[in-house]
Amino acid sequence: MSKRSSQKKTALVCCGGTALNIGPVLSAHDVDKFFIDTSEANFSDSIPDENLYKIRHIKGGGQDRRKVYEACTKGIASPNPNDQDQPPVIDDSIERFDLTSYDFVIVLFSLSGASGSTIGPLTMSALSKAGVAVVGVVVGDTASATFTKNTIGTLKTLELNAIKNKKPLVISYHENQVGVPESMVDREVLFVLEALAELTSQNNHGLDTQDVYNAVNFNILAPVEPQLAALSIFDSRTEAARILDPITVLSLYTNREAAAPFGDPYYTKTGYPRNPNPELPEQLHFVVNTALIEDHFKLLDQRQLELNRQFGSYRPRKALLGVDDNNEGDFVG
Ligand SMILES: Nc1nc2c(ncn2[C@@H]2O[C@H](COP(=O)(O)OP(=O)(O)OP(=O)(O)O)[C@@H](O)[C@H]2O)c(=O)[nH]1
Ligand SMILES: [Mg+2]
Repeated sequence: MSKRSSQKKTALVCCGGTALNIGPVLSAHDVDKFFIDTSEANFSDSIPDENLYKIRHIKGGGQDRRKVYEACTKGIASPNPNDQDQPPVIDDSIERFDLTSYDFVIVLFSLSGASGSTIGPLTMSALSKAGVAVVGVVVGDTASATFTKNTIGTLKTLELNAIKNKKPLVISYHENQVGVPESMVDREVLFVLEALAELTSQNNHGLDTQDVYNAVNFNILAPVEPQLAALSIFDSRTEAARILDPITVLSLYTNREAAAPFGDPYYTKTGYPRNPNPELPEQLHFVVNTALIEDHFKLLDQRQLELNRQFGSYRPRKALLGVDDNNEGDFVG
């Protein structure tokens, strides 16, 4: 589908706790920010009410993705099964925030909780089907067995949606790991958000909305099956050229003299910011490939095996008494 021109440029949709923490910090003023969650735990004064969508009848997912999925798709989180009070959540939030009128939507969520990791993929999939250029900025976590399991499940959900919709889904992947401060991961994520805001500012000489749309929907020009793909962003050509099997490369240079093609992508385009963000490097390269997704899955599977092995060696403790041993109701003398 070819992208129609609209007046709205870039939206950031923050889904779940992690995104509600990081999203408000983004300073790019060209980006409209929206927030969706099942819980009020991560609400803050910096989020205006009109940009906030609270899913009703559920107070957080507590890392149970299935529960949030059912609340989002079947509305069964309502105490009354006939309750029509909560319309289909994803369509409703997309309509409320008029997200299909944006030329580019960034969806930010963690992969390891329940709310963001369910709302995020559903939102990405719906927008991609509606013909909007969409990119996910996602935070996995390998610090616990449940986080790792959820991270793998959410990535597989994204892959499934890409295949079912016959439209690629592109994510920039980040990871909370044992020993790494979350604030470091947050800074990485904020850099990516700033860089995407610059790419989609519609103020880059030589690079337009359709170039961005085709880079994300790479199967339009490249002979690659629609699937889950990785977006990596670099400030140096040498680094960017290390990415295996690049499909699309978009580059921004503040200095036209410095521009030069690199790698062997199927599709590449260069732009020159008219009003460069001084906080960003002089060159930025946005590389989309699929090999990196395979690497993420491999490492996550290894980590899950490692954690399962550790749990396997835990000594199971048998309860000291059976229910029948206690003849005095709920009291042991
Ligand atoms: N980098 C980073 N990670 C965070 C932050 N807050 C939570 N996390 C991580 O995100 C994961 C939990 O996901 P959240 O985003 O809080 O969960 P949620 O989407 O609100 O889902 P539920 O609360 O389970 O319904 C865990 O791996 C946390 O370590 C944050 O501000 N920054
Ligand atoms: Mg939460």
